[in-house]
Amino acid sequence: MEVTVVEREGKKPENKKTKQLEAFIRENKNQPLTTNEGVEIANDENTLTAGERGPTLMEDFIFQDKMAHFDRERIPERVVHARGFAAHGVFRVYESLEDITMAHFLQDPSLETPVFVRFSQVAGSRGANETNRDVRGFATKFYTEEGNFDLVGNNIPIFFIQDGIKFPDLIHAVKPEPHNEIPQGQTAHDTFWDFISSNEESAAMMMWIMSDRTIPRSFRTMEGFGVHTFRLVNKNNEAKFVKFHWKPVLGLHSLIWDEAQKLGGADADFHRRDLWENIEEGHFAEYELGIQVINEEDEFTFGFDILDATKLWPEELVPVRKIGKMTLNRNVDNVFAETEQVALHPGNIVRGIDFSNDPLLQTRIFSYSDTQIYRVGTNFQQIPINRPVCPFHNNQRDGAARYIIDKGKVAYHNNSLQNNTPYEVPPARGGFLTYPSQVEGMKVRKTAPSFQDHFSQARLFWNSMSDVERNHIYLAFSFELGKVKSKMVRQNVVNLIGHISHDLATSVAQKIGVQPPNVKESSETASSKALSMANTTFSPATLKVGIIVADQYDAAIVRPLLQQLLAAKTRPFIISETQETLTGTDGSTLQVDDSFLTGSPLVYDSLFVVSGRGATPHFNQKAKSYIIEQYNHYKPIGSSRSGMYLIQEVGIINKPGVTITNGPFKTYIQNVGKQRFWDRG
Ligand code: HDD
Repeated sequence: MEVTVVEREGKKPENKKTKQLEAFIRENKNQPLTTNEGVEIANDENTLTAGERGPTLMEDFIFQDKMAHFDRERIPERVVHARGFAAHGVFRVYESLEDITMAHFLQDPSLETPVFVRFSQVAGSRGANETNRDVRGFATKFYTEEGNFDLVGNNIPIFFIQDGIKFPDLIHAVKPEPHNEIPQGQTAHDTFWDFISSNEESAAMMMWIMSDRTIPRSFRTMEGFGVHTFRLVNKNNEAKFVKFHWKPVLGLHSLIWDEAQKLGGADADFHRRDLWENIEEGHFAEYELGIQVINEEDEFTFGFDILDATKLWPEELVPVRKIGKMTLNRNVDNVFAETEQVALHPGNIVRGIDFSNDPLLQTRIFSYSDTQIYRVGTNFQQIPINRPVCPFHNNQRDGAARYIIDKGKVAYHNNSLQNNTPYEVPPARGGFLTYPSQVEGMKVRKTAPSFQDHFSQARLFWNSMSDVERNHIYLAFSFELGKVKSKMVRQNVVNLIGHISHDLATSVAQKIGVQPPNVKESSETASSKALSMANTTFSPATLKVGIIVADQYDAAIVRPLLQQLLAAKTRPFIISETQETLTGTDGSTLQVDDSFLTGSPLVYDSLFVVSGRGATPHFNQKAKSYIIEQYNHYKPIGSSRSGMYLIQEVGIINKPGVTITNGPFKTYIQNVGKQRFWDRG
């Protein structure tokens, strides 16, 4: 199946944001080439020179116009989350949440709110490989009719540190080491692990990042979390504490480490390609929004402080209520104009939502707008992608690259010349009212005693893992720490792990040549089902199936196979030795999507082997290498009887998740949905 890019002109899903953006979109096709000042250009191949072989003349304004703009094309990349990819979509609430919030976009199930979501990785620079082990950003801008609300979250529900004053330290430790700028976008190096082992508050996050959560299969199969505790406030000015969750409809699925590392070479754009292609093909990415709610009077009834961003609220204690669905249904028109210039900011809240005193959140409220002014410019909020869809008026003026032309001589408040407009809006008529929460106490720089248990939830996470997940965490620690040159740092990390699981720390210690820990292990015995990826939804929908076919293939197999795979909403691709059209034994033809050379077994979720009478020795050799790679990554493999000789030759006949069938393909497709067969050993 060839990936067909849908011609989208004139077919954009209509909403207030798409309409607003339309006004700024420029179509260059069939237009004369001009300078930025509108002068038509007769020759764009040669500079203006004095004589045919002479020097370039300074008066060449056409060259200057082009080159000066080019010289300034880059803006600073984000100091973190530099590599990202985004899409447009819509959000709709399931039922009115009027009882707990007055947020306009959460009142009416018939109202569609435009959204823009940017996924990212924390440590890598803009060109980093996308399958590195890293936390992923999941940042959503809701263009509500009462202003923009940004939920700037990650795919992990907790964070490394409790107070944002340590954020620059954390990031300096995780970024490439400054003396040689190695390694790119990875945590497997000395300074990162030195930071972790010197900051016990990172213990729980350390466990999460060593799990498969940090090597997602797709942005479409990641959870998202607002991480912090926020407040929802209703029209009676009653508040509740809340945490936000995004749950992917396709379930939560990850790569395995060997696959993730190799994908870095096979397709460094693996995640953006996956999102882009699926949206183009109409497989829109869907996530349900959930909330956990704690009443104000229950703030102190949990064994952890709800203001501490290194703690989650176990779903067994505080269930997640699903309140709505987001659908990402449109790719951007221009990555720089939209994805790069979008300015997300946890300080962008709307009426009905408010902050808590979480010290990490409080510091973020400064950092994001500050960085946008540096990165994008003073008037960053006026750039099309950042504008709210509701009207906005104020007395702010001027600044570099001002887009809006404000009329009139009055730009101050109070004024009488303009009847005191733009006017203030009383809360009863929609003006934002900060929730009047009580604050008291001495000014201090101190960690609250309630923020000091760092190991119970780290242990809770470990207790909740399946055997496969535990093994992956063990291997991840062994890999990451194996790359740490300082033996002291390796020992310090093992000692930290010892507080969480003595067994885990001892096994890792054996792998990396340090002593087992001599510390007290956490006594936490609870576990939480929601933390294990083994308990997620499984479905074959949108999974990539590579069908290995040779010339003179059996069309009686391939035709129904393709039909049944498409009916199950998988994405089948024909793989062969070359990209030529193949001919079946019945004379039918088949277009090859990927040759063994241009493709890679790594990008497929499953393989089905058909082969054909025209299979050459080279075909057989390459097909076998594809099968072995898939098998080693625990992926389902199918074969018709015509392809069985290859399955036999690699010695995997009758192994778990290996199906031989000439159809119907129901069992094979069910296996595709299961995604991995861990019992291969
Ligand atoms: Fe942050 C970007 C998520 C803590 C300072 N952060 C950024 C992005 C995401 C997050 C998803 C990329 C947004 C985009 O796509 O443009 N950050 C988080 C989460 C955190 C967190 C979930 C903890 C719960 N961040 C955090 C702290 C600070 C920052 C404590 C500083 C006090 N983050 C930034 C930043 C960035 C950023 C420097 C870089 C680019 C940007 O803001 O727009 O301001």
